[in-house]
Amino acid sequence: MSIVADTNWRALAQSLKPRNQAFINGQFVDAVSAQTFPSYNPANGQKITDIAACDAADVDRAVTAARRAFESGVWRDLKPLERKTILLRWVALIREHQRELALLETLDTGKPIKESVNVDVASCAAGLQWYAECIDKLYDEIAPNGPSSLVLVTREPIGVVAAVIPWNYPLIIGSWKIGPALAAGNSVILKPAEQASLSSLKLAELAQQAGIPEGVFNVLPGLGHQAGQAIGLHPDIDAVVFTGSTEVGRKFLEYSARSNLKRVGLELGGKSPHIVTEEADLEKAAMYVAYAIWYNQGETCNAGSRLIVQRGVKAKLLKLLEPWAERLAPGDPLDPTTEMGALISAEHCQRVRQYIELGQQEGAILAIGGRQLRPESGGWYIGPTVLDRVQNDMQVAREEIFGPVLVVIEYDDLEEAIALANDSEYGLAAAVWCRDISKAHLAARRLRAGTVWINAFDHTSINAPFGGYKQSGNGRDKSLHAFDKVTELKTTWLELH
Ligand code: TAP
Repeated sequence: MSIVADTNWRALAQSLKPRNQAFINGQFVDAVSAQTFPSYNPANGQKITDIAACDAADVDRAVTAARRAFESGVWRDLKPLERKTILLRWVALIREHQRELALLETLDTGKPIKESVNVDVASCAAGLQWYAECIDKLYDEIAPNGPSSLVLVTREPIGVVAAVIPWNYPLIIGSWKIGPALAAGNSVILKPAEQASLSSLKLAELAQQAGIPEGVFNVLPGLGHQAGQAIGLHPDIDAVVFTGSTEVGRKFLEYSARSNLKRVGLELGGKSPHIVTEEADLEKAAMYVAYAIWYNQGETCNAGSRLIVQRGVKAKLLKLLEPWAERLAPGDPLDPTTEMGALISAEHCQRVRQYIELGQQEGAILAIGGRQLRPESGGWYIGPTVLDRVQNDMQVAREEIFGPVLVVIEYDDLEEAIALANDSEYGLAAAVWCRDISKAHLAARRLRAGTVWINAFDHTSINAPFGGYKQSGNGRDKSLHAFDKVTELKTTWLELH
């Protein structure tokens, strides 16, 4: 049976009662100020609920609880098998509640229900499972230091970790942060984005059921300049693991400098180049180019938003993109066949439209789409869009649009393509399409990006690191490397003679 096709999502949405309070010290509570903020469904513009607006007082409460739990050893001192068992129970509950979690994610973000079930909830569970499984399989080190000493290098949890995440993939990005932090034995405070807090609050409920001790996992919904800033400035948080815009990432570095020099891990924006050479399998490349920019409405940090295509194949490639643009036309996110949903908010939709207009003012040609669609729904939809004849110095080629807008830049030889690809303040991901594998590989080596795909895009797995060069951030999420952000290395030196 297919959960996506066989569930009556609209009926389920009617009966859904989303959690809207903060989760602090094992309890769902209102904000100290009793303030709330509204959460809207991007598919129809209607309010879903009012959510507790946490501020500095709530952050303080959560940090106190998290610190107390950490110092008590109730989590970090569990035997590895015990901690793993609790996390795996949580994973099982996430899978058991996949319908509700997926529905919350779709109602909150506007993404298609098909993707929420098959990608977002599935990846969240798989990611947390992977880190739970690491707990009793990771060994520490002994430094090779000769016969007269024993030099132990052990990993210890850093303490209280705050995860601040964006609205585009709350469950997935949340799991990348929470997984390694909890597996390592830390206490965690999760601050979801104001537009998409509901799935994080459901995760809290399931964490409680799984038996994660009180204070070890807390969820603080709230506004960035209140809850987010208070987290950044709090003197008793040891590390912030952040995903979001480069602008806010920069703020977290400032907060750290102004407070306790807490460690700050940053996964930031991107303007990922997709290089297509004359030696590419164009049919295949077209499909990947389409999904690279139009999947999740283009609201993806590593979206392949700059198509850098060799002049001789550009016309053919653009022709091949047309049927994909038709196929990915936006629809109701709760319809199981919908492949593209709604943009997160009216403001964001307006911002994307302004970029489409700006591109044309800068001299680009609107080749596909560009219009706001489904106005009768009350929601915020823009279809697959292509801006052709873009120059890499135009604003639409340099700034992250974070919507379904592909900009097309032509090149003549691969050297030029690599230079164009690297000419960006971002360096999150890139791709090269070329059947000459040596040539593709040589190009990949020279691309300054955290992930480079050859003849693919967005293939991903929890065991491969993900993160950016340059202003796309520092450190890596996913894989064992993610532990570096949330652990300390301790050297213990025993002199044997
Ligand atoms: P941001 O506006 O940067 O928000 C991210 C988080 O920071 C949210 O929880 C937000 O809270 C909070 N925040 C906002 N202003 C703050 C402030 N002054 N102080 C402290 N915290 C603050 O990003 P977004 O709009 O949610 O997401 C889009 C961005 O995220 C894009 O640039 C995208 O590229 C990036 N992104 C990167 C990646 C990776 S892995 N590199 C993945 C996904 C997204 P509020 O929601 O309440 O404002």
